[in-house]
Amino acid sequence: MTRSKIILLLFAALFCLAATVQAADIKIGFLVKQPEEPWFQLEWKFADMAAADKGFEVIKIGAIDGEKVLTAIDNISASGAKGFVICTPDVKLGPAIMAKAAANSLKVIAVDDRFVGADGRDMESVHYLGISARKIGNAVGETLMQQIRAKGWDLKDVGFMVMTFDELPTIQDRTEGAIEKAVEMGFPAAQVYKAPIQSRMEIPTAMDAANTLLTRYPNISKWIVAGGNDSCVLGAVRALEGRGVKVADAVAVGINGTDCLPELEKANPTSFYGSFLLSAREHGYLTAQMMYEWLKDGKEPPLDTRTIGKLITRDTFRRILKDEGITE
Ligand code: FCA
Repeated sequence: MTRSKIILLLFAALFCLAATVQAADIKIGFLVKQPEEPWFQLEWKFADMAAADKGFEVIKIGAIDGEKVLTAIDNISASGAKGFVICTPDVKLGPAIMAKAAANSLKVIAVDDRFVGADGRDMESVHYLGISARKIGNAVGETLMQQIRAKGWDLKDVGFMVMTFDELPTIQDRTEGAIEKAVEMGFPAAQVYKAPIQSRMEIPTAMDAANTLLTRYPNISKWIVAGGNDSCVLGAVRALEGRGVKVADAVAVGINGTDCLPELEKANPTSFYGSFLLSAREHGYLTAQMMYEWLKDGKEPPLDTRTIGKLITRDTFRRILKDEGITE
């Protein structure tokens, strides 16, 4: 080998090394509003998988209120990150988050919950990946109606309890979608009862909301239940049990599919029939990868990406979760 060839090879090797170091140097933040929810833990898990595959670092921060979000943005910037993915604890923080990000020259991708501007409208200029909320809500409504038919219930005996949280547009779209489809399929609109959840969407807060509603309608003997996510629906199921409603007299369908696994694993069925499993892989892996490629190669992600859901029930959840890489 000639001397010049050796020098050329050495340069090539050095270039490769520099490129690797540069890639590993990329850090991104991943902030979530409810770090205790299995859904968000899975998003983090898949973001870490993207980081391991591509060679970057994810700084994971549970940011449960506005103050924590703004401090976290300063901290991730100080640690050398140049962008972050966030599921905000409050969509109205959108403008403040974007201002803070701009002050720190950070890129932003909103995941799950889309920012809302001062004018009350979606901030469409902020890159977003979320679920096709209305369609998934429609599928919940359809599943509930199919269950009513399968059970041969008389519609006049049935109440539709909808666990709402209208502060969050993606949740409002889900619950409105469920109502819309059920009514379209013949469910009487006058028998739809909304149970608004106060503060955060968690099992206890949902249970309180459901109990308030059940106190108002003690004579309804059969219930179908929809809600913004698994926790909302599980709270309603616990409230129905507390009121002595038999398992066979209620059907509930959740959304997320990740926060209801202990429920589906119970030896005896409850009235929680199933859930629409969302793609934690896309929400975690894809958003992290999008941010990485944006920072590394300047490849801007699409402004609006939507994901779908898939029904899981006691009979199917083990196989589907395994196929999706959620369980081993
Ligand atoms: C919202 C909900 C989560 C999950 C996510 C996709 O952030 O709070 O439980 O459903 O959308």
